[in-house]
Amino acid sequence: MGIVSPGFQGRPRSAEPALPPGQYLTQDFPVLSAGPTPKVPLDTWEFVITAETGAEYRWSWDELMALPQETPTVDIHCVTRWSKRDTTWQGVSLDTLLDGVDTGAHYVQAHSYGGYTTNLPLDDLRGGRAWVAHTFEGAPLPAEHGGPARLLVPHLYFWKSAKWVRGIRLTPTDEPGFWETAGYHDYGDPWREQRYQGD
Ligand SMILES: Nc1nc2c(c(=O)[nH]1)N[C@H]1C(S)=C(S)[C@@H](COP(=O)(O)O)O[C@H]1N2
Ligand SMILES: [Mo]
Repeated sequence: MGIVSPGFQGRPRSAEPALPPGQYLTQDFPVLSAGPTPKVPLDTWEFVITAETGAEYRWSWDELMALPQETPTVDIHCVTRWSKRDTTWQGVSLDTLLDGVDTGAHYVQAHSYGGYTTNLPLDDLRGGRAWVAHTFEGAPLPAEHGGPARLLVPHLYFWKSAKWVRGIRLTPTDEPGFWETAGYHDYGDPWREQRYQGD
């Protein structure tokens, strides 16, 4: 046995990847909702992509479940500074849903049952980085966390992950949503700490 630094215990630092700046880890799953939790029966649930031409692409619940499913394990980061590691979801990739959608638009506005909206660049929904998620840790996504289904876009602050998602509108220009209109950043990259407009 050679020299052991006093106080060195457990895993080396490099085994614990950094969190985005200004974030702390939580083991809980806090609920953050701007309004009441909508009740959305599965038999009337639908997800709609509306192109800038007005063309609509619709999926019922059964049609969504019949698409190829993915099970991403991701870290999530809320702008209120909590982060949660290794959350496991099941859902359909936006790559799958956007496949065959004819568009020249560069932005989307996601909209939810209950009226919430949030904006993202269309490219951020592509490349295996965004899902319509319906299952959390192996169980149906609880209503307070966005069930029946929510957007999951973990590389951006979690307000971009619209709960009770109903659809996305493809828009030629960037149209701020609920929190963005209230002063939150248009893009919301946690690694660049883009919390508020001007960050
Ligand atoms: N429809 C809807 N989606 C929403 C919100 C909301 O108020 N309504 N809050 C956002 C915010 S600020 C965060 S941090 C996450 C919280 O998700 P959770 O309640 O599952 O933790 O949902 C986001 N999606
Ligand atoms: Mo949030």
